[in-house]
Amino acid sequence: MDQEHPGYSDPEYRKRRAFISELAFRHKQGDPLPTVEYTAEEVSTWREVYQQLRSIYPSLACRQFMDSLQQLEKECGYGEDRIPQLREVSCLPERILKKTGFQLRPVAGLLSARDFLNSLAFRVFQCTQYIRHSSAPMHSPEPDCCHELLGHIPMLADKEFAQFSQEIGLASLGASDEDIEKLSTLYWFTVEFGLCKQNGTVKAYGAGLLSSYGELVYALSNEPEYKPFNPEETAVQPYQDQTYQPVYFVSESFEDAKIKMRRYSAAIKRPFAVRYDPFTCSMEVLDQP
Ligand code: HBI
Ligand code: FE
Repeated sequence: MDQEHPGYSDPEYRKRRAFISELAFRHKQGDPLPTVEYTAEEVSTWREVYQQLRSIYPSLACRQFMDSLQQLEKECGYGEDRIPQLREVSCLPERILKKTGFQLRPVAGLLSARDFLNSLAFRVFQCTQYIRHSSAPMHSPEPDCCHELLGHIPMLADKEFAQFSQEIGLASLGASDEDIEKLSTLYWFTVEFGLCKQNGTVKAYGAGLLSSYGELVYALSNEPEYKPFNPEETAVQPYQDQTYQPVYFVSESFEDAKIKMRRYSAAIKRPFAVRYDPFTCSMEVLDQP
């Protein structure tokens, strides 16, 4: 946590973060996902975030997001009164991620771009479980459970979007550091801050937008610049992680974005090729053909 973090000088918050991090560090593949008993203060932060965002989703979020959110509210315990558990969306029989086979793993915070992207190749999405500091409910400098549960989970339940996300992951396997940087930028402008056309209007599908009231409204106002999504161009666009983006990329559809990503990925030169061995559950490095 750096000095700018809203929880930096709150010892209670830091203790809580350390406790939740420990749950993630101790988790082993195959273990049930940890359940966090959220405190009344944490639930109250969630409520504020949920109420604010929920009121603007119908006019600004894409159709796929709204469909999933409605199902999550009906079947998976989503609502303003409690923070859903990761296992409710990813492990229980009524889990929404059954639709796409995405699995969740608990993480304590930011991973390297390579680790994070590589896991998408296996349809594994790494999720934080702590919540942002109560003094700044409308903004978090890092991913938190509001970002994962409201931004990412509903989208990961959509088939085309899940394929698109996995496509970025597959492209990252065995990629050079330079290409990882580009894929990370592509991820940023799509999965985090992407917009798409829908019935002649532009809607949001990026998780960074769908979990930030301020930027969601801004992104769909007439202030920022829009460019058509095109991997070659998007991959080298400088981005902002301190303030709102000056430019957003608009996809025609997830199908179209997926096809473009696939073409982009095929052109990446890899120093080595890898293959997943399901028997040893490990990656094998292959000789170049
Ligand atoms: N780690 N836990 C976590 N969550 C993210 O969203 C994330 C990350 N590490 C890197 C990262 N995102 C970005 O570099 C993406 O552009 C890949
Ligand atoms: Fe994210």
